[in-house]
Amino acid sequence: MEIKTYLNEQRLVVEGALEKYMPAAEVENGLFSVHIEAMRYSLFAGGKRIRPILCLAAGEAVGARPSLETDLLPIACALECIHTYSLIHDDLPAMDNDDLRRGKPTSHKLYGEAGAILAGDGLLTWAFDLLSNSEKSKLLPEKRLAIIHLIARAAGSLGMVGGQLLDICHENKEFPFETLRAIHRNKTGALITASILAGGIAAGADQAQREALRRYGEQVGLAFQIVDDLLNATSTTAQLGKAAGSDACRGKATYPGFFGIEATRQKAGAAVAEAESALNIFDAKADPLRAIARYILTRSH
Ligand code: GRG
Repeated sequence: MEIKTYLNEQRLVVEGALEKYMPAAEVENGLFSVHIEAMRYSLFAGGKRIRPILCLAAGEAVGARPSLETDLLPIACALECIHTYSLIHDDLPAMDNDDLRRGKPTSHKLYGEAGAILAGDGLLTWAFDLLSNSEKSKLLPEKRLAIIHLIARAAGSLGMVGGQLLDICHENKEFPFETLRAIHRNKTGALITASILAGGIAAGADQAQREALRRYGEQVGLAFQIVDDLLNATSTTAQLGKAAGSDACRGKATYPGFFGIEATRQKAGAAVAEAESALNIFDAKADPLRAIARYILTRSH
């Protein structure tokens, strides 16, 4: 399997499902149309869809059948809604104050700050609407609840939100490497790990499989963030579609800041190797997960 083909095919599957599950602009006779347009603007701005694809691939590793795949899709889409909300809010003037994301103006540049805040709020809330909607998927209530709890925990104060706050509070400050690990683990790693575990749980993973997927998720999340740090330090704005070199400008501590570029590359490679070894209990159905881990090392944006 060629990983780029796989990622492309899965991205289209996710995008088709997002089209299907997002509210239509004409809800309430079009009264909310600008708000829905703002949500859709960021949701369809060209993201890689890594979190939903990881969710689907984890389901595949556990042996999801085609009928179950349709139950995985609302979860995959909910994860992308949460991720997109986090990017919209991260770009706001009160946070990173970025004008460009994925090569396009950020949400607040087009819809104003209130419009962008509400687009993010709408996406976050829509994610839980999707996850809890028993008309969209046929998951057993117990599984559904476990997945909702897992994702809520990962996205909230003890996960991504907490990590974002830690990150902001430590700008322009010196701190130990352990703090950087905590920032990354929460800001980036928590939602990635939850995406993988949610796919596994939906597909019926047993305890050993869940533990293996959790270990894989933690290492893939770490590799993803290390590569993000590397790209921020070494790429151009045109290559990234967002401000390059912004970490250094904002006084953010990063892996290259602690270890230099070469040692950082090695650490990303080591995390990917760890991620692959966590999958030893799975057969060839986990090959997409293995290939995604390796792909993360080579991504260019
Ligand atoms: C505002 C609660 C809140 C959280 C923001 C996601 C985030 C937390 C901040 C964005 C800044 C950043 C570099 C986060 C690390 C995670 C990361 C690499 C996000 C970008 O994810 P990709 O590469 O983005 O999957 P695409 O554009 O492909 O969707």
